[in-house]
Amino acid sequence: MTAEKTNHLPTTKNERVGEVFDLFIKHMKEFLEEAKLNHEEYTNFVNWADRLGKSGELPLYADVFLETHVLQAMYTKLPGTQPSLLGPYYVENAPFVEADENGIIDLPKREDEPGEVLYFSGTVKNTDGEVLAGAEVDYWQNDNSAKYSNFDSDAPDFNLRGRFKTDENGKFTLKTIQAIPYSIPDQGPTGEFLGYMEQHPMRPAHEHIMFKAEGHETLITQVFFEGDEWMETDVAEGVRDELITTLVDKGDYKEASLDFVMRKL
Ligand code: MBD
Ligand code: FE
Repeated sequence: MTAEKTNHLPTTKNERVGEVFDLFIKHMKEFLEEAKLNHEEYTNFVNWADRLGKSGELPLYADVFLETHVLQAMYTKLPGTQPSLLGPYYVENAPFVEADENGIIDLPKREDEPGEVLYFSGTVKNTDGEVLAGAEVDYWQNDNSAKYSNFDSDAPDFNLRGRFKTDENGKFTLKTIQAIPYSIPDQGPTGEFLGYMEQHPMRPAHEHIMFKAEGHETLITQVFFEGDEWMETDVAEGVRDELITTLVDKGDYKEASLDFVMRKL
């Protein structure tokens, strides 16, 4: 063949890959013995994983069924706000939004964006109790049809996504709409897996927030709302007690808040 070669060898040695793979196999051996996996099950798994990859759902599957365990292994014992799932619907470079004269950040949304108006506020501090002014907040959520912009929603790109800064007191107040419970795609190989597990595809309503501040570890987390019917059975197991806030009904709108604590580097 004269075509340009597209194989990936030789790569340079990466000791971490070897170290992690050796550990993986060591624990895999114990797992295989305990699970008594047979060859037909192995073949079924490979065929399913092939369908998963070809469907484009691999990142979805990984974020729903694995990411929480990575985060818990890393962070459960550490101080500061617990991280939660980044998930498959983050988009970089969301538009920057400035606060208006009342200090309100109007999250990019359509005129007459369907949904209940929510004012969500937060304060960002660090593990020493210092207020973090000018921290960058990167925010995204689903819309009232339970879709994420830039993915499965009819809304314009970056609808209900935005970046902004905390004020001099480390605070922000966002005008948005109430996020609603979310069904992960369940018509492909991920749904096939859910069927075997008799697990529903729902996540409780949640907001996604990423915080960046100099000298601090980037914090990627989520906010949940007390009373959500899917809180205890979140398919992605992303809920942490300290990430649950209360919706306060103010008549025309709702209000909620949560404080966030970043870890110093
Ligand atoms: C989501 O909205 C989400 O946040 C995660 C972690 C997985 C699937 C869909
Ligand atoms: Fe999400």
